[in-house]
Amino acid sequence: MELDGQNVLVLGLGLSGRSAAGFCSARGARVLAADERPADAIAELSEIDDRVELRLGQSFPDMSSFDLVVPSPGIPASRWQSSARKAWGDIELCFRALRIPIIAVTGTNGKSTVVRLIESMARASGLRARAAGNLGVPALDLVGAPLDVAILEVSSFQLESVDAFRPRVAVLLNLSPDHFDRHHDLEGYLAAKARIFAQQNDGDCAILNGDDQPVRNVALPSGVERLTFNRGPMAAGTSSDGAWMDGRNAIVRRHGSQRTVNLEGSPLSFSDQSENVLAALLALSTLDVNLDLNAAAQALTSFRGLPHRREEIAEIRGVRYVDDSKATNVGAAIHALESTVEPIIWIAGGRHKGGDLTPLVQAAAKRVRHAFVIGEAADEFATALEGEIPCDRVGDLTKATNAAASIAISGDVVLLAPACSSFDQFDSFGDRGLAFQAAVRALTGNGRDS
Ligand code: UMA
Repeated sequence: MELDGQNVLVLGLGLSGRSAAGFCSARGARVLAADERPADAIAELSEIDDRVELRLGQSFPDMSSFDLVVPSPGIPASRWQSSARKAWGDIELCFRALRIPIIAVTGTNGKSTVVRLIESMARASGLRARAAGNLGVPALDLVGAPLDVAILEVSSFQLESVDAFRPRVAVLLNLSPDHFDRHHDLEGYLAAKARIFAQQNDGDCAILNGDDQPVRNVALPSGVERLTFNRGPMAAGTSSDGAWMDGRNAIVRRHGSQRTVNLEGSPLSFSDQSENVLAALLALSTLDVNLDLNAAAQALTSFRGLPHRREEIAEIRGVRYVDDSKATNVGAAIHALESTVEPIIWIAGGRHKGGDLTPLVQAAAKRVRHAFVIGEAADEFATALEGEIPCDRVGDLTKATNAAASIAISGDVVLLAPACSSFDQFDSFGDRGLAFQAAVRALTGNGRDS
């Protein structure tokens, strides 16, 4: 990849744009970085390399005069595809710069967890491994690091701006309605996700969720090895390679040879996490046939879930408060509702990303005692829930937390699982989760009144 002397336009100065601008500039490119927000609204501007020219608070310039456009993931392809001569996002730049195998993980839910699981297990088996990408660490941070393997979480947004990106192992975890505001429908969303496989070739592996029909049947380029993971045991007589659960063991089979991985002692809740563990083990197993998967699985004993993913934050007078702010889509919220056994006081809403609410309402009707809906989607959610469960519109998250606490009784769970993005009221799902945690702590002064 030759950037020296090239005219590069970076679109967006968030996490990935700042990283890409620095990367291109350090390699001799003349970089103009543009962001439509004014300077005072953009964090960490001072971190940007002095050689990068900035254009802030204005619309994007004519893109056709640049050798390369580097769009941030948050900027839809419709804004640069027809005018940029060449568009590579930071994932493409990272791929072109790295000389080590890449394991790339996409899917609607569970991506960050799987990427962290692969990272921990790879390290436990002696590999120098690091994770980056959509989970909040710019992919270009990996370039130049002493590594044996790179693990990238890639979103459908990031996959819009790849070109030659060819991960050695590509994982598609699952697919449920999300980001329809950008991809329109499930077909468009799957097409964006499937770009993870587009440049794979002989010697590469695709790892697919065998329990998820559109994912299982995704088309792959010829020569790519197709592996599936399944929650339940493989049907007798089947010869497909992949991974599945057998009691507390994971079975990994490849090229006819079968390995048993003992998962006893892992604190992960298996009904919840088995798919993630299987996908991670399978990805690792493809790197090196001699890799000791049981040594790798030792990492599970100390693996903790990630923040804002069904994170239990307090128990107050017998009521558990659970932060699943990362449930930003309908599928993730259904999963959160269905994995909670106690009666639920549910906090939902925010900015709805599109898609049918019927399955969510059906799941809620079975589990939820009362719902409090917030944000831009409050009216739409309240209308959908009408006649199914008691529901109040409460405006913001603090009011919703207080209202939930006022009706919760011992044995209930107050669950934040919004089924929406946070961007109507917060900067990120993380900020929303922290706001919920602060509101819960305020209920007792410290949230530890158990
Ligand atoms: N901007 C414009 N015009 C636009 C849109 C954005 O100028 O039309 C500017 C904004 O003013 C802002 C910058 O672009 O300054 C933001 O760019 P961005 O939205 O791409 O955000 P980054 O900070 O670069 O973060 C991105 C990912 N963001 C999105 O995909 C929306 C982060 O994923 C990712 O962690 C980061 O790169 C590092 O790789 C976040 C996310 O929400 C967590 N991802 C979605 C998800 O997980 O569902 C896909």
